[in-house]
Parts: sequence; structure tokens; C-alpha cells
Amino acid sequence: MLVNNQVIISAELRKRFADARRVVVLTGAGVSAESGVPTFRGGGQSAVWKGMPFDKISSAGMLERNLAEVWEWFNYRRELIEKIAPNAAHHALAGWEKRFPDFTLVTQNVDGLHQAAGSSDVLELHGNLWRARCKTCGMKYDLRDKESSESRTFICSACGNYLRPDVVLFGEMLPAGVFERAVLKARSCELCFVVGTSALVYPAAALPEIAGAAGAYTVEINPELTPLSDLCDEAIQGKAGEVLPLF
Ligand code: BJW
Ligand code: ZN
Repeated sequence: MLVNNQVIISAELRKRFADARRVVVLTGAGVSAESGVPTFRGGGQSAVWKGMPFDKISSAGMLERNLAEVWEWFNYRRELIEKIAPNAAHHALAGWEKRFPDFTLVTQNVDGLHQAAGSSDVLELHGNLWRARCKTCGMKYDLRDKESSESRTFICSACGNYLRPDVVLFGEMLPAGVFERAVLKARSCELCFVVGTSALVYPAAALPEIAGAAGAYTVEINPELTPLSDLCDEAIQGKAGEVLPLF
């Protein structure tokens, strides 16, 4: 609810928040926007890298056509995110993990900022750009680790084949078991928040609908309306870093 341009949390939502035990939160790029991480579609324009829209450069096809270019795009983003800190939204959600007996944070973000804010159990649907994995044997590498990040070749030390960013590109399957775990939690939660996502990318965008269909009270937090706004019980139009700390 907006009163004089100020977000007011409804009495109904306050009560549900106070009583809830099982809570699911789905986040998207908008949660990191106030930290300075560019969104994909949020500004009304697609993110572009060297003239290529992000859905082309972040695609399974591009990985096959030009792995070096994909690495350049992810190296650029890691350099950007390295200088960035979590914001009030990340910190509020890290606090919720301690507050609720059964709390599940599901993110589409690959930036690692939820963990940097102190969230310890994050279901990452689209992977993490701080990890690489071998295209052949699947071995994972931590790119924060000096040795891996200094390796300019991005070659697997176990089998000698190429590494790729450990993220989920368009047209690729999500990591085994992660979405399934999120669906189980969505089906049994009482309260489901969907924060800072355009809700266009599937299967992630289905989670709030799954929660709502199973009886959860659903709440969207986003300055813009999305395809989910009308389906949620409440759509709070505001920035994540301003709204989440109000709870
Ligand atoms: C703020 C704010 C502030 C701004 N506070 N808010 C069913 C129907 C149709 C298509 C499909 C379907 N099922 C699957 C598909 C295909 C495809 C898909 O969904 N396509 C649609 C786009 C049409 N999905 C897939 O390919 C997925 N794989 C899959 O389903 O496998 C099975 C399969 C395979 C093949 C065929 C069919 C099925 C994989 C999806 C992987 C997505 N990957 C990316 C890139 C990750 C790597 C990288 O980082 O480069 O993930 S795409 C990109 O979008 C990224 C994001 O995680 C994802 C979602 O974006 P998000 O987070 O919503 O960001 P934005 O920018 O879109 O929105 C930001 C929002 O924030 C806006 O609303 C702002 O208003 C708001 N905001 N400031 C709060 N301060
Ligand atoms: Zn390997």
C-alpha cells in the first residue's frame, strides 16, 4: 500500500508475517539493483555486451560458438561485482533466515550477494558466477580462489578440457534437485515473497504461482508491475532495499 508515496505494510500482512513459520522468498536481479548490479530487463532495456543482447551472450548456443567471448562477459561482471557490497534488502533477508523456523531463500541471481550478507542456505536456481565447472567431467572451481582466477586458460586440471561459468544459460537445464527442493518448500509455505524479478523466466517464475495454488499468501515487492502482480495477494510497489527492512 502506498500512502503519500510511502510504503505502508498492511495490517493483514503484518499479522501473517508475525504468525508465519514456513516462509519462501524468491529473488531476482532487482534485489541487487540498489547495490549497483545492473538488472537484465529492469531498466526497460536489455543488458548488452559488445552489441549482443544478454539473452544471446548468456545462451547455451553462444557457449558452443564462442566460449572465449562468454568468459569475457563473465570476467567483466565478476570484476564489477567484486567491488560491490550487499544492500539493505540482502541484509534483511539474511535476518529472516534466523527469524523463521523454516525459511527458504531461492534466488535467480548469480552474484553471491545473499551469501555475502550472511544468508547461509541459498537455493541458487541459475548457478553462481564465482564458480566455473568443467564442460566434460563437471569438476567445480572456486573463482575467488587465487589459483583458479589467475588461470587465464580456464582449463580443467583434472581432465584437461575447457571450463565454463557454472551458471544456467538460456536453454539449459537447472542444476539437478535445486528447483525440485524449491517446489517442495513452495508447496508447504504459509507466506511467499517474490522480490525484484520481472517474472518472465521459467521455471523460476512458476514458484510463487505454485505457492499460491497450495494456499500460501503471496506478496510481490517490485517498483514495477509484472505478470505476477495480479496473481499475488499483495503487490507492494517499492524498492527491495526500502521495503524489506520495514518488516
Ligand atoms: C527492482 C529494483 C529494486 C529493479 N527493488 N525490484 C515456459 C514458457 C516459456 C519459455 C520457457 C518455459 N520454460 C522454460 C522456458 C525457456 C526459458 C525461458 O524462461 N524463456 C523465457 C524468457 C521466455 N528458460 C530456460 O531456458 C531455463 N531452462 C529450462 O527451463 O530448462 C528446461 C528447458 C530447456 C530447453 C527448452 C525448454 C525447457 C533456464 C533459464 C536460465 C536463465 N538464465 C539467466 C542468465 C544467467 C546467467 C547470467 O547471469 O548471464 O538468468 S537469464 C536472466 O534472467 C538471468 C536471471 O536470473 C533471469 C531472471 O531475471 P530477473 O532476475 O527477473 O531480472 P530482470 O532484469 O528481468 O528483472 C529485474 C526486476 O527487478 C524488474 O522487474 C525491475 O522492475 C525490478 N527492480 N530495481 C526491487 N530496487
Ligand atoms: Zn574436467
